Amino acid sequence: MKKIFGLMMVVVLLAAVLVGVVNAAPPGQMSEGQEYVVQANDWLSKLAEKSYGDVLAWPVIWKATNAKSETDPSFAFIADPDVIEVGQKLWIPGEEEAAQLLAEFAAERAAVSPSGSAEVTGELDLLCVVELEWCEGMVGEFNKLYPGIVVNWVRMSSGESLTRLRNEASNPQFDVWWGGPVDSYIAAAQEGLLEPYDSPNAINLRDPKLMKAPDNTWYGIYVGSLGFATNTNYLAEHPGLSAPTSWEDLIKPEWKGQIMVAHPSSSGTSYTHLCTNIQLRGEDAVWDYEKKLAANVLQFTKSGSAPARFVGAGEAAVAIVFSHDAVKQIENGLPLVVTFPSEGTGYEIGGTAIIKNARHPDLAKLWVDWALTPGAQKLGPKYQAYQAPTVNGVELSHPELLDVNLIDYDFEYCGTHKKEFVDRFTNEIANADNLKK
Ligand code: S7P
Repeated sequence: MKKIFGLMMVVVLLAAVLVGVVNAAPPGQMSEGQEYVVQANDWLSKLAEKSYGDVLAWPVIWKATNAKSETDPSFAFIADPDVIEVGQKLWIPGEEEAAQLLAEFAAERAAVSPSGSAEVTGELDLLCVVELEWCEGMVGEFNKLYPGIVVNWVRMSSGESLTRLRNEASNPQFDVWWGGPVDSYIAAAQEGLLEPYDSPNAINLRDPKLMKAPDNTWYGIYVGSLGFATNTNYLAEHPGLSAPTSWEDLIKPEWKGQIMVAHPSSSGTSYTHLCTNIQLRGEDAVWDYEKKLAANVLQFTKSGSAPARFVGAGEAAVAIVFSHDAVKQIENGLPLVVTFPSEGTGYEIGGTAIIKNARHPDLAKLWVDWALTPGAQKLGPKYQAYQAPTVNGVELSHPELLDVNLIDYDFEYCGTHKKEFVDRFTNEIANADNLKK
C-alpha cells in the first residue's frame, strides 16, 4: 500500500512543487536541520515525506547530504539517489535550507532540458506502443526540435513489440522503444534486450525509485490506472443494471457476452488486468476467476484500447481498459462512463528504453532525454493522451484517474513472470487465434 500512498501524494502535492515550495515542517522540529541514520526500508522520498510532508522534496536530502560529505566524511556521499544503505548518515535540512536547495534543484533541471538543434542529423527507428495519434504527434514534436533527424516509426501493442524485439535480438531494427507498461520492459531487460543509459534528465523524475530501472535500462514516462468503461445507452436500456464497481461484478451472469478486453499475449493493458488479479487473488485462485471472466467476454481484442471504442459503439456493454483511454473516447463523443473496482485496481507506468545494439544509439539517447522533460510530457493532452506525467513541472490533466483505490502493483514481479502468466492464460483460459482488430 506504500506505493499507492506515494502516488496519491504525487497528485496532491504536485502544485506545491511547481512553485518550488517545501511544505513547512512541524514548528520547532526542523528549523535547524538534523542528522539521520538510514534504517531498513528507508528511501529518500519516504524521508522527505516524513520531514517535509512532501515526497517530491527528496532532492533536498540528497543534495544536502552530499554537500555535507565534502567537509565531513562521516556523512554519506549518495551517487544514485535511488540507492541508500542502512547505516548511512544523512543530513535533513531545516525548512529554510530545504527551500533554497529545492529552488537550486529546479534550476538544474531546467538547465538539462534539451533545446534541440537543427545540426543533429541522421535516422532514428522508433518502436511506438501508445495510441497511433500520440505516436504520430510526438514524432512531429521531436522533429520541431530536431528537424534533421528522420524518425521511422511503427506502432505495435506491447506484447507484439516485445516479441518483435526478441525475434530481432541478433539484428535489432529499432533504436528506441516508447510507451507501453513497464512490465514488458522489465521482461525485456531480464532477457538482455535493453541498453542501460544514464540519462541526465532522470533528475526530473518525481519518484526515481518507482519510475526508473535501478540499472537505467528503462525510464517511466507516464502513469495510468486500469478501469471499466460502460456503455451508458446499454445501462439506460437495462434499468436494473448499473456500471460494474468490482472485479466480482464482471463475472455475474448479467454481463454474459457483454465484456470486452484485450488478450494479454498481445496487449500490455490486458496483461495489467491479468497481473492485477493475480496480485489480488493469488497465483492459484486467479485462474478460476479468469475462466469465469472469459465466459462473459464477447471477444478478446488485439489492442488494449480497442474495447473502449467497440463498447462505445455498442458492440458490448463493458470494456476493461486504461481509464485514460476511456476518457479519450468520451471526449470523442462515445456514450461511456468510467468506474473502478472497489477491491483495488492496477496501474501502469509507461516506459521508454534504448534497444541493445541499436544502430543509432546517440539519437536514441536524444529521444529518451527529451521524453524525460516537462516540455515533452506536457504534450500528451494535445494528442488526447491523458496519462499522468512522471516528471516534475507538468500538471496532471486528469488527477481523478489516480485518485482511486490502486493496488501496490509489483512491476518487478509482473515483469519477471510475464511469459509464464501469459502462456498459462493462453493455454488454459483463451487462445489468441481469433483476436478482434
Ligand atoms: O496510449 C494508450 C495506452 O493505453 O497504450 C499503451 C498500451 O499498452 C498499448 O496498447 P496495448 O494494450 O495494446 O499493448 C498504454 O501504455 C497506454 O497508456
